Amino acid sequence: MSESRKYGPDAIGVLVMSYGTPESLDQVEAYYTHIRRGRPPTKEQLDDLIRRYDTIVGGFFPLRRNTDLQVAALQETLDRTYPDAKFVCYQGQKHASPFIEDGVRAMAADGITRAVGVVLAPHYSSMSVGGYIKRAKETAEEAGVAMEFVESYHLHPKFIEAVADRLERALKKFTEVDPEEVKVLFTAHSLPERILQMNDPYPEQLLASSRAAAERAGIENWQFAWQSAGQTNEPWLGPDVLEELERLHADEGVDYALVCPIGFVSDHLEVLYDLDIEAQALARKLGMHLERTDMLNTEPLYMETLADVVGESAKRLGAGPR
Ligand code: FEC
Repeated sequence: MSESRKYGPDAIGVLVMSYGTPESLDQVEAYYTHIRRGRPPTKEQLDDLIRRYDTIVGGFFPLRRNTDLQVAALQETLDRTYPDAKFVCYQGQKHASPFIEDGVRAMAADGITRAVGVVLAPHYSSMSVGGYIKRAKETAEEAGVAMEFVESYHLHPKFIEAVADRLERALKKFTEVDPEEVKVLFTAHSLPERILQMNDPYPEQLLASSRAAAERAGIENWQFAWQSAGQTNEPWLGPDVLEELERLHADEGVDYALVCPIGFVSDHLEVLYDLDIEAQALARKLGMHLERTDMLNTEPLYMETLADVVGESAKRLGAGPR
């Protein structure tokens, strides 16, 4: 082993991939341009995004810190779960540094030859997780790292249990009414409607995990809605959570709603702004009582879910836990 190579042949890299976030307001333009595949946003679009970040962050970007904490907690869970194996976590972000490619190259530079890739998003879409995997695969081939990937873990029993626990806890906040009267709205990031023609599993997986979590928490009064759709010319998956709240209130007399953003695992812009500020403002206007379930962040059951699926993938490499 050369001196610069940190690890021997037994080590298994774990590329933990996540969406990424700017680390300061002056990085928002580069970040937004990256999300738009190199097309800079208009001044109006940029100002709007800076305003949203400014509202939630006050100089502190929650997703950056939450991702660091999640990766550290996963490393600790892997070490504890598989004491005979040597897993080493690396970060790779979709839209910010360190990028996915940086993570793969860092593994190779440290002497890692086999690795597992996992995304901090439980549901597979060719436009989300599929894109992360494609980029990691291409760089891994160039760098000589053999990789296996976790595509989804949306029905893992520990993930479902963690979501169900949060649903039960949040329902207790509606002290003025029976829990059955609270409409539970599971949400996830919308995607362009054209994914339906591609037979993408994303909508089905989201419905399946919502159904499983609702069942486990004994909830019957629930439905699914999309959130945070992009401002483009093509149609996005609906119904949108804001429109659905208005409709439920007007047409069905719903006054109590609990949003469970099951498609996300961290506190970040799409939750802290789109739900806690935008949806709450709408609920106040309509006179509704709206709550949201807590995010998973470093929840041990979530970390154990990730450790489980990483361990399973490592077996496909002929490595890892026996
Ligand atoms: O807190 C933060 O700094 C980042 C929060 C954040 C997460 C996130 C997750 C997903 N997105 C998904 C799809 C799209 C598509 C577009 C798109 C655009 C944005 C913009 C921001 C943003 N997303 Fe995101 N997303 C987060 C943030 N996202 C900011 C740009 C401004 C805006 O639209 O609000 C449209 C791209 C385009 O214009 O071409 C599509 C999906 C997820 C969940 C899965 C995952 O985490 O990968 C899907 C967190």
